[in-house]
Amino acid sequence: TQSLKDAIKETIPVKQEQLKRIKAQHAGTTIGEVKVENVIGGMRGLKAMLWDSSVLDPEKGIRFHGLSIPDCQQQLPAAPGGKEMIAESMLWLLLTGKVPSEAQTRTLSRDLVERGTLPNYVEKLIDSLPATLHPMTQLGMGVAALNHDSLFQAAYEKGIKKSEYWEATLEDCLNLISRLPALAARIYRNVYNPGKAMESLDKNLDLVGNYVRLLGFGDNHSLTEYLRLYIALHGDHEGGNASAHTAHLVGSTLSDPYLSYSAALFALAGPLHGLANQEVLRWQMAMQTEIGSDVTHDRIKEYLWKTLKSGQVVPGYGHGVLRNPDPRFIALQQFCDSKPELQDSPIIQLVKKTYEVAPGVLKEHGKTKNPYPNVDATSGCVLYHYGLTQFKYYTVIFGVSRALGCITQLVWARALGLPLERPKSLSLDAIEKLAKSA
Ligand code: NMX
Ligand code: MLT
Repeated sequence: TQSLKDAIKETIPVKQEQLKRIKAQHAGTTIGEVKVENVIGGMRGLKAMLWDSSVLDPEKGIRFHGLSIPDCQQQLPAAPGGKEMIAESMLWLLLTGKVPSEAQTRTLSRDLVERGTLPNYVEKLIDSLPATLHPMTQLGMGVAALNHDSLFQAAYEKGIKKSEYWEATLEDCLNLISRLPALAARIYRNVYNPGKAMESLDKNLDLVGNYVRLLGFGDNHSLTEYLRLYIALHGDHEGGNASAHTAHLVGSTLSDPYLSYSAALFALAGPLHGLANQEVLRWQMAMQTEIGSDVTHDRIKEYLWKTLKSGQVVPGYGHGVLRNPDPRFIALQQFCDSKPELQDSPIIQLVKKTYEVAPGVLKEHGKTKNPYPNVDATSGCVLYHYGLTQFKYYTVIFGVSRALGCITQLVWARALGLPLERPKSLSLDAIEKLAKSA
């Protein structure tokens, strides 16, 4: 069977040819306009980035190389004994544009686990940090420190040719993904279970199977399957989201994948982006405490209005691009619906009931362009049910996942020889002058 590297190698000339054709035939073609609102409004809607692995449709949601979430659930190989797609099969799809075979998926799992031991100096660094330091800060620091062993950086110093950049980048990327479970689990152990012995990697398990084991949840099959789905689903969300965009920008300076992804993690750590899943749980728990056992639609509405009137956002609702319920939210809800023990969970019931009324309240409030839930509206609450109750850790799990998309793009940016990203900025005076003369 074809290896991952060969599958990428086979596609590189095809994509390079396509890029060359686009440049030759359309470099000067206008495909959109720039309005003042784009420049002062967080670049919302501006078509300004190349990102090949996934595209986000405002109505239908994410497509990974054209495949919807249900397509992926049907076509991407699961782990032995599991049903959910796994990180490795999603990574293969993102990197190559093709659905991997079962054998290719297993080989990739084995390759990753063999690379997955954390270097001793990173263990020491993480162990030296105070348990009060946010787990996301620790994750970003650990990932940045892994650049000590960057093959890309070493090869660049030796003066490799531009056409060879992608190979060293791919090696770094696979090493990075493979080490994330050990790094993320060590942070969890240090912060929440200090002194507890950690399991070692099991060569027969997939990336997420090992992550769950290292976290100390043993072989909890239901949690492992949930996290397999979660991590595959959160892997990529086109290029403009804050973490992916950051990885791309930093990578465009030829900074290595570890530094690029570490920067992305610090973007993910903001409450308007990945940290929202921590915030959702905090908010739903506060709602539960206030409402008590009388969980009616009217009481939830009251709580929603209280949040909005106090000037806060409703976490887990709204989106920069989506204008419908997030299909990732739907997929996670369907996972819950398929498990009787999850249907009975009070926190999962509360998420469901909130979803029944929140879009109506947000529409009446009239500010958000998208009154529907995003993926964060449910993801953390399911973890809570499984006993992973430490909210501050939730974005770390998102961070283990988002590497799939960010590193895919780093490999392709090198294979396509994409340039340094450097958009034009304008001062307020310049915007006004340009607008008046337009
Ligand atoms: N609750 C209350 N107000 C909201 C919400 C919400 N959930 N979403 C947007 N608004 C407000 C927003 O603050 C803005 O107000 P103002 O004009 O006073 O600045 C107005 O509605 C228009 O915002 P939009 O254009 O609809 O949203 P935008 O594209 O700027 O921002 C989010 C998108 C996701 C940042 C925003 O919807 C939000 O803050 N949601 C809550 C936090 C969240 O769930 N983030 C997770 C996103 C997914 N992820 O994983 O990254
Ligand atoms: C994401 O997964 O990155 C979020 O939904 C935010 C986004 O796409 O802008």
